[in-house]
Amino acid sequence: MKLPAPPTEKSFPSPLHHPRVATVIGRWLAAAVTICFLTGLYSHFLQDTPSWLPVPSRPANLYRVTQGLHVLSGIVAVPLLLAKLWTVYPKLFAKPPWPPSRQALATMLERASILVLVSAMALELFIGFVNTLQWYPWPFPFRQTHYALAWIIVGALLVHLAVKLPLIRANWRRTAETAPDSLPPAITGLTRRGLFRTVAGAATLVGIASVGQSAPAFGPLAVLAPRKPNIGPQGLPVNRTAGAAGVTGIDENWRFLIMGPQQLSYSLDQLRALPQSRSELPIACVEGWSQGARWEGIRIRDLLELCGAPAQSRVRVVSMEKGGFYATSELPEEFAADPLTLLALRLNGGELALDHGFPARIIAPNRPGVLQTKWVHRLEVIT
Ligand SMILES: Nc1nc2c(c(=O)[nH]1)N[C@H]1C(S)=C(S)[C@@H](COP(=O)(O)O)O[C@H]1N2
Ligand SMILES: [Mo]
Repeated sequence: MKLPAPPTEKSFPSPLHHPRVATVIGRWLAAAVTICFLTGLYSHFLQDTPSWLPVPSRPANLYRVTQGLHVLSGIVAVPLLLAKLWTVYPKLFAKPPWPPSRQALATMLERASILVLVSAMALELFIGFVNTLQWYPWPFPFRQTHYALAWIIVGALLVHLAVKLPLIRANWRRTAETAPDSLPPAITGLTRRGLFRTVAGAATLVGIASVGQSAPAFGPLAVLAPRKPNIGPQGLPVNRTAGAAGVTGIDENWRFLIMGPQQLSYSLDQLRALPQSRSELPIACVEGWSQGARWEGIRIRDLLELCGAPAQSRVRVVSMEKGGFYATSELPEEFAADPLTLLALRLNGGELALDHGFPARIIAPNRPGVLQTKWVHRLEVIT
């Protein structure tokens, strides 16, 4: 019995595999990737600020928007990437670059760069999505890995775009009307336009199903969002409960310490007796959900003044939580001096719930949720 010949690139004549389709879907994917990359860089630098980079504490809601966009564009990129891969998969059956020649070498290098691009991107989107589900099943540190992969993707993507530039140019504006003979005719079934609508529809659908975790208007539709922004004690979700963090509350000997030019020590009642301020600020979690809330407490700049430190001081925030990535954080000068930044004692009209950081937590504008340290018992002025 004779085996059928293996497929070649020519075995897939559908116009849905035409470079025009790859160009159109590629443009959408490129837009999602660009938004995701830039907002990701911003988030990374807020958490790991190089000394040369000034990060402003305003607009107060900026991080809520950028991180919402980061997770949204990442999720939307998934159906776009799948569609892009489907469009170009007949390339897998293209002639192997053989026998060896300069041309074959170039083809091999190009294919290797695409392998890097596709695998890095699939891994990046997968670990990012799993992270929004608060699942960290790997032994490597998530953020550093996610960040390194992002640069690998950008590098491989620039190579890919450079190689494909002539093809992209030729197909940028090409339509059946402007160049009827240059596109193979639709055979049966799905047309190109039908495919574009399907892919755009799928991307919109997953977007709408998840954007509600940071945009309250879409809350009820957010079936892909692991956390509803308004569900939790005091109308605010909890990422890590006091129980999970090993924090049990306080006894009557509890003291709040400020270590600056002067060392100060307060009981909870003494903290409550200090001048209180209000801030409307969101918790904007790196995992994509965010929710605004009303906070009351003592301005950090007032505490700095009380201990004789300049308002523009860097402050280390220390939690009662032992160990863990989030047990300490640092307030850069601008954040410590911002009048919205509080040592919060109250949330949405009531005393802080233990899961929200009782007796005291940090809340600052334009700051990733991971840095809004809960169960704070010490501030150290960094000199
Ligand atoms: N000490 C401490 N503070 C913490 C955390 C933590 O695990 N430990 N989690 C952070 C994260 S990831 C977020 S999103 C916010 C959530 O605050 P909430 O639980 O009050 O909504 O708290 C932050 N503060
Ligand atoms: Mo978070």
